[in-house]
Amino acid sequence: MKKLVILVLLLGSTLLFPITAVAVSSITAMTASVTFDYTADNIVDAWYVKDGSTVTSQSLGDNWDNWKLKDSLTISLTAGSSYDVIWQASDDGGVAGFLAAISSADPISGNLLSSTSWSVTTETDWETATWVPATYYGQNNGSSHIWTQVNKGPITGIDQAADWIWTDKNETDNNVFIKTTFAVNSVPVPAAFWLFGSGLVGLVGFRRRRKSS
Ligand SMILES: [Ca+2]
Ligand SMILES: [Ca+2]
Repeated sequence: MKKLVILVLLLGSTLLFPITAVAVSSITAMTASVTFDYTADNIVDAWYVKDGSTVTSQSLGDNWDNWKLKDSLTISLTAGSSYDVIWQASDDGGVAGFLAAISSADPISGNLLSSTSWSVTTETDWETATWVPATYYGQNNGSSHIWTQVNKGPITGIDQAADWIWTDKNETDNNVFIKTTFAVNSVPVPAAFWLFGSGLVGLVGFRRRRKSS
């Protein structure tokens, strides 16, 4: 009987407080988990995420010096903000290349796969550098370039449609920075959550009134 009363109260208070639900349904989640999958031929030396004027240095994974294996890091970023991500990469012989994908279960937008829409520079200070468009050297799932041939297939765990990129001189430019910009968009919270929440608020209010009477 008690359970039934609570259920009725919950449903009833939800109906009694529809304005609460409407008012808060546009509130959005504050953070999103964004995953970065990347590798460089040959070495990822460092990488950074920049939010406005705040730069955070990200940790390197175990495969920073192995171009055949990706590294992956998931970090929590603030919804509603735009971010630059900057990798520092170097070559230790032959051709150089860089491959990356940015992904999230939450809505993000931008140039999320490495491509000629990304920027590169050979200047030593990326914060003051002049950036130029990256040069394309083949898609991760392409068959005619050196990486797929030597690796006997695409790099595992990085989007097949990501492009190998570098400067326009990938046999002689051995130290580069690579950059792209993306946005973490607002994440709508399901309206049902707020309906339930407003129901609880109504229930608490009812119980308080009962106690005081
Ligand atoms: Ca690697
Ligand atoms: Ca190389």
